[in-house]
Amino acid sequence: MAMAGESSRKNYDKMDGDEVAGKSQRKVGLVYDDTMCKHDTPDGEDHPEFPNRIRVIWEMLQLAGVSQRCVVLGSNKADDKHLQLVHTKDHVNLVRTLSTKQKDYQRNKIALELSSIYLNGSSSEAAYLAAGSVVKLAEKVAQGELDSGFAIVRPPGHHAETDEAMGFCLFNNVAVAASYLLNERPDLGVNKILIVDWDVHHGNGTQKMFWKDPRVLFFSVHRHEYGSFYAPGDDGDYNMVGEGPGEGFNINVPWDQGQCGDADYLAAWDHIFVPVAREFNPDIILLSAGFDAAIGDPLGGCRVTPYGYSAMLKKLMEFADGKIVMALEGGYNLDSIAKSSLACVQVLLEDKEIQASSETYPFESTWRVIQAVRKRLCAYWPSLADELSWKLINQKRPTPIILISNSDSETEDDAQGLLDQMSKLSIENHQVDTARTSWRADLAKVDVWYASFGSNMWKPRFLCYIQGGQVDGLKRACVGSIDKSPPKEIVWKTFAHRLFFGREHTARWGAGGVAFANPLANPNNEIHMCLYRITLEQFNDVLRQENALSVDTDFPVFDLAALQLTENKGAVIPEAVSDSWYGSVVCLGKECDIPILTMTCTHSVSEKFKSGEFPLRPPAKAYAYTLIRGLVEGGRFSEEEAEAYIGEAASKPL
Ligand code: Q9C
Ligand code: ZN
Repeated sequence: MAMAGESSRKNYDKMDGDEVAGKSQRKVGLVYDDTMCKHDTPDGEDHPEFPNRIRVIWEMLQLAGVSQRCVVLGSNKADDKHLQLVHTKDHVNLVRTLSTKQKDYQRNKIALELSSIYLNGSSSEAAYLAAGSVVKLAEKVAQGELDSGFAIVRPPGHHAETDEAMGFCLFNNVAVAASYLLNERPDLGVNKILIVDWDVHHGNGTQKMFWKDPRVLFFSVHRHEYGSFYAPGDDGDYNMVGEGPGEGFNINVPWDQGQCGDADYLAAWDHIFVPVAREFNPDIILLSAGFDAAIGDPLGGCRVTPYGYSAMLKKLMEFADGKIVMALEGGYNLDSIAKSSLACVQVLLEDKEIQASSETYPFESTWRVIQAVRKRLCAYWPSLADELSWKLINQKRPTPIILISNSDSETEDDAQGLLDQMSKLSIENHQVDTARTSWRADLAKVDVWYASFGSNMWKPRFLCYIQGGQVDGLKRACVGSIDKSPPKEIVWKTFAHRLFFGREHTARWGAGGVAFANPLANPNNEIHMCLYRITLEQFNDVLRQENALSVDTDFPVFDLAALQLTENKGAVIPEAVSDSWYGSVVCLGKECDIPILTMTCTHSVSEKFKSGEFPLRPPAKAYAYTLIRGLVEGGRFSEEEAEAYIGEAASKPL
């Protein structure tokens, strides 16, 4: 039998142990069936989740001579009974009957009412095969007939909820398999299952299905960005730890920026995942293996390499005697998913050694997220309790600059649009600016809360002031701050000040009123503010941009002395902006011992608005919409509440 050099050497090495040559080869199962390619968009439109995804993976495994060394299994149709372990009867019935003639006309309508779902006459069959194949593979691994395996299936599963298809997912393949092992096969002795979800999106469906179940530890690492990344909302937050008996058995690692790569993922592995897995000691691992965090993926915007995936998988092999069932989820760059899949199957086969080191460091935001997760979960997992050493978290790399936001959270679901957007991205390495004057270095060490009450309440809008760029409706692009790191935290708070609108026209927003906070507090008023935790250096750059000054400057507008003064006196009028509209910096108190600052007009200007010398003007429609959008997307207000609040502030006399 011809063998690749590496693996035959491996067998030879093992011969002096008690294993017989040939037997030491791990038995790895692969499931693939072309039938699952028949699920497609109904009218041939382009879509990122397209049939060839699984075909290219399969072809790559064959080309590399890897599938030949695996046990290839045919697909398997899921039983309704097993699907109903995690899905409602209605949902199963809906998916089952999708292909019938009488549904021909309803399919598009059904799909349109769901979030990011398309359906055709073969969707039902593919969904049954995807779920059933993962079940069958999991059964064989649990039984010991196989050591591990990879189900190359579509449609994907992890977004599918109990009663709802979404995010390209119809049945939750991995959840069905987990539930099958726990509830239908007590004979197999699987009592504890670890589900690892490294798809770039949060596995919201899986999380909900095992929310109260301590038999399943769900671990998901995903882009979250304060709920703006798909799936939208708070589900993927690290505070979502499970409930009742399942409390502590749900672990989310929510990135708050894109571009995360091997170093970030491996840091999450080393400092969260591996210690917890050791404590949990699973009987088997199911892996929601989406490859959309891979470098080159059009939706993910992350940078995990095939090496990164193999290193993560290798670390999983330490647990559950290496019983790992991989199921494909997302992944939309054909080349990336094929190479990543190959790297993973080679790990399952124990083909090659993986070096544990990686060449770069994690982002600063990665350490922040990892620390937050450890803190939130250490009550359940004592191995997370120690503080990470200063030396460790000081090893970080700067965030590269992206001029246009590439978050997959926009309203249109258009792959080409996303690809176009990606190709327009201008990514450079953020170089430590040697000309960066010392005031910047000093003020970068101090955090403040910048409290916004106008268009900056809309986070993408505010990010323009930090990262540069131009959101919808903004008439001129912003250059951004010199330090482009995103805010470290965002909180909402209400203060006893008054929101009002004045001014006829602005260069940034066109006609209509500009938002002001009355600099004086008044217990009869309420102003809702979005607080961004940024550095005092960044606050200077925001203040300068708000007042149409260049950020390229040798001196700070608002220095440490001014900060001290503002904290003591409540307000300060920095000289450089004293004649501008936002000429006053007001201190609204402290949050976590960090001063809360807002910028608004001076007291004398607000008096002129009061007397009528300066006209009040309600915001123009587009501007009002930006304000409402900020309030709604911040998650604190319904659209009606936000509208009422803006409407009242715009119409009441000052
Ligand atoms: N309408 C998986 O990777 N994007 N699903 C929607 C906003 C949906 C991804 C964009 C992404 C779903 C399995
Ligand atoms: Zn995904």
